[in-house]
Amino acid sequence: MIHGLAPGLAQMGVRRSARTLLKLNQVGGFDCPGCAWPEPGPGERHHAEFCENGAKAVAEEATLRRVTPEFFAAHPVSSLAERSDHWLGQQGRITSPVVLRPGATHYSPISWDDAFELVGSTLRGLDSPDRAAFYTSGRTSNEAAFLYQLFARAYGTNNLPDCSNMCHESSGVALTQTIGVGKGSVTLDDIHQASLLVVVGQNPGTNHPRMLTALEAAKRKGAKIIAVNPLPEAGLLRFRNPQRPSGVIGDGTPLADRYLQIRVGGDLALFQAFGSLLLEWGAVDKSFVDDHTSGFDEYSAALAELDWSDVLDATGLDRGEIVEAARMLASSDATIVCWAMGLTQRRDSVAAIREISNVQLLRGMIGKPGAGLCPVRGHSNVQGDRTMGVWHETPKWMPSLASRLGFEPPARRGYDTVETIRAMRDGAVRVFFGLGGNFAAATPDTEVTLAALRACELTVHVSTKLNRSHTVPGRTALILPCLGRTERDAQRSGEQFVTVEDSMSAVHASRGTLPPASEDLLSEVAIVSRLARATLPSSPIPWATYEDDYRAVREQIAAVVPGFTDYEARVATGAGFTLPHPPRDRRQFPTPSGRANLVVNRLEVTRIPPGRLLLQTVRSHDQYNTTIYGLDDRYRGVHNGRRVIFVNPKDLAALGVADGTLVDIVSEWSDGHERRAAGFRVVGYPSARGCAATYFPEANVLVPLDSTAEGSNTPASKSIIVHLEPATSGSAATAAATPGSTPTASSPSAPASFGPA
Ligand SMILES: Nc1nc2c(c(=O)[nH]1)N[C@H]1C(S)=C(S)[C@@H](COP(=O)(O)OP(=O)(O)OC[C@H]3O[C@@H](n4cnc5c(=O)[nH]c(N)nc54)[C@H](O)[C@@H]3O)O[C@H]1N2
Ligand SMILES: Nc1nc2c(c(=O)[nH]1)N[C@H]1C(S)=C(S)[C@@H](COP(=O)(O)OP(=O)(O)OC[C@H]3O[C@@H](n4cnc5c(=O)[nH]c(N)nc54)[C@H](O)[C@@H]3O)O[C@H]1N2
Ligand SMILES: [Mo]
Repeated sequence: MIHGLAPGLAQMGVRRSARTLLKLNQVGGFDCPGCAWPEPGPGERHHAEFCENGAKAVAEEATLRRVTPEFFAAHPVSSLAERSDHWLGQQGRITSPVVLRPGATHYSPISWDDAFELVGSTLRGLDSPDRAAFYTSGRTSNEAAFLYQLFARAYGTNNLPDCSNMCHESSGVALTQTIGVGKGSVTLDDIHQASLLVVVGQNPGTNHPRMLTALEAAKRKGAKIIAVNPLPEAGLLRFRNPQRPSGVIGDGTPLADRYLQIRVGGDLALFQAFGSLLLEWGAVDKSFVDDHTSGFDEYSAALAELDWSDVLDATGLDRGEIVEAARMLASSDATIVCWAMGLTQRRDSVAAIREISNVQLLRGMIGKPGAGLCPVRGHSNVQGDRTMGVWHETPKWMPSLASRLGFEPPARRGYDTVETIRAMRDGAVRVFFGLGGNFAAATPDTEVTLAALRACELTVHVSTKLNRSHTVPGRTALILPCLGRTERDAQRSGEQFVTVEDSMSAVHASRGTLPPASEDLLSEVAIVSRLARATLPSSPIPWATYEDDYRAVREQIAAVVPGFTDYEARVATGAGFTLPHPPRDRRQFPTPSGRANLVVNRLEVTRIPPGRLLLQTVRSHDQYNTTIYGLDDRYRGVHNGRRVIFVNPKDLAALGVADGTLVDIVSEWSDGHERRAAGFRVVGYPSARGCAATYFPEANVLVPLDSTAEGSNTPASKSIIVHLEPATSGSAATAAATPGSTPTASSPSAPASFGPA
């Protein structure tokens, strides 16, 4: 039995678990709320097309535990604020809307009508629509996302920050500049057909487990895999298919044929080195470069000047390793580069991704089978939400939507996530509305963010479960509980389904099958529709029709969003459809010049001052972003605790810190303000030299709000300069008194050897 079923059985009941899990990612069932990795075609799906962590995500939503009005009566907000994220999430599904009135100590029940009237009248009372911000997390369906952005714009603002701003924004910005489309250019078939897969800055064993199945299939057909990562992550470096009953990741053979243990932030240098070697060897697809790209001369001139000592400093690799990997690129006729958060959350992220694109363009690895660029998205519909117009800028199709529906779209560019925090801090945004997610915990500079939320006049969270954000109320706060994706959604016209888009632009239906967690829940579509009616009573937009029948929403989407012609027919039956992607489909590049751009990027080596470490924040195997399933990280050998910092044993020796010591982590930033995360246990771990790792969201307090990626404004939560201090006595005492704060680390499974298989 796979590990994932254990929590399911505990929280969902045995028959219900089996029934629910068999519907996961099947035609006619619901889309896994876990990650955005695509499902195989209908004929090729396994009976159980889910993974351990998908099972956990479902169990988390399908839990039988409930957070009722009695629960809120028994727990003042002040005591909820002291609970851990894990505890909050474990309390179960929220059953009815609640409000925290000014000065009140407890949330208390409120009717849906009164709740919408409260939000509507507050929004109508603001002196400008730009005083409100509408956040979205990437689990929201296409239908809800489309209505939500329509509402925000009809109300008058582009303030639509989303989780993408903290996630793959850097990928979207970079790819729009290089290939003209901010989305990946491969399909699942391409992965299966590749002869070389380069997996950069990603931990699929934990975060996209079904990707390992695809990598394994490619490998069986002879593909080679290169992993580029400061941490020797379990799924890539040791693998057995966790979907097979007997298999757990343990001592199987490594999936990766070559492992480049890069220093945090070394990727831009690495891909420049690859580019320069490919040029030197003449391993360039000349006809592709001539026919489809611009910028080759500048690019090759810049790389002729590449300083190899900078490359070696930035990457921490030796030249031989880089040359060997470059030879694999040079001899592959079908290469895919995949990446995730290890690339997107640093100052030079956009440039580093452009550099990946440069190498793929040089080799003509786009728009042909088995080749391409593959940013692996996180949330199951984060890509779809953007397609639906959830964006702080203005989608191209907005004028057409506005003229169809008779509203004036706002002209001012909206706030992204970081700008929203600043605006709340400075009083420029007074109302925060969150459609899903956990803004308080997911965002950087925790203390600043919490104060910013508390400064709001009104905070509203549409949520399935309790989380940190509910404990940081504005002067008035609302929690609006909604249906989850696993649940049946019945509206006036009958049972509804919603649609989602995966990481490879495939759109398909998702239909919940479980009875709702409470009779008092509304769907996200219904919530947005009623919010709109309460706020814009004379709006000509047919909000009630949308709520009654989601086909009316899809009809509207089909009319304005490119690629959605015949939407209803194409999702109502079977597997759905894949959105057009001109570079992938026809080697057409919708850039201003009509060509893909090779871009020159400046290499800046991050030099870590003596006595300091470069800290990145990662996910454990037992969490979904800010939702903490449990306190273990099995693949990294950590048990019963999350307040750990992984440091290379040689760095520990150099710093004079013993393995197991309790420390405070202090980050250093130019504003001179001290940011401290107190009470972390040091774990000697084979991370790249100078590079430490700890878990998100506990470490978000260390990420300065102003430390973001150039061009995408994504918080740089993967490169924080820190030093360690002996734990302050207070933090040591708290640590001793808090359950789960004395983590144990069994000797982490350092893979014995790497290299060509
Ligand atoms: N079970 C589960 N599944 C999830 C999630 C979850 O929390 N739990 N979250 C979902 C979401 S929203 C997302 S965005 C994805 C995230 O999926 P991932 O990107 O895999 O998530 P992280 O844990 O942030 O891992 C980042 C990886 O990048 C590496 N890395 C860090 N810095 C660098 C660097 O400078 N260079 C290189 N080459 N590598 C680096 C880290 O060592 C780590 O392996 O997963 C999605 N799926
Ligand atoms: N330091 C650091 N910070 C990071 C990251 C990092 O790697 N390091 N990663 C960033 C990334 S990639 C991301 S995507 C963000 C994630 O940011 P968010 O998307 O804001 O956070 P989540 O933890 O995914 O949100 C979990 C909450 O969503 C609600 N929820 C779950 N299902 C549903 C649903 O169906 N409907 C509704 N309405 N609500 C639901 C539940 O109440 C749950 O508590 O965090 C970012 N923050
Ligand atoms: Mo994400």
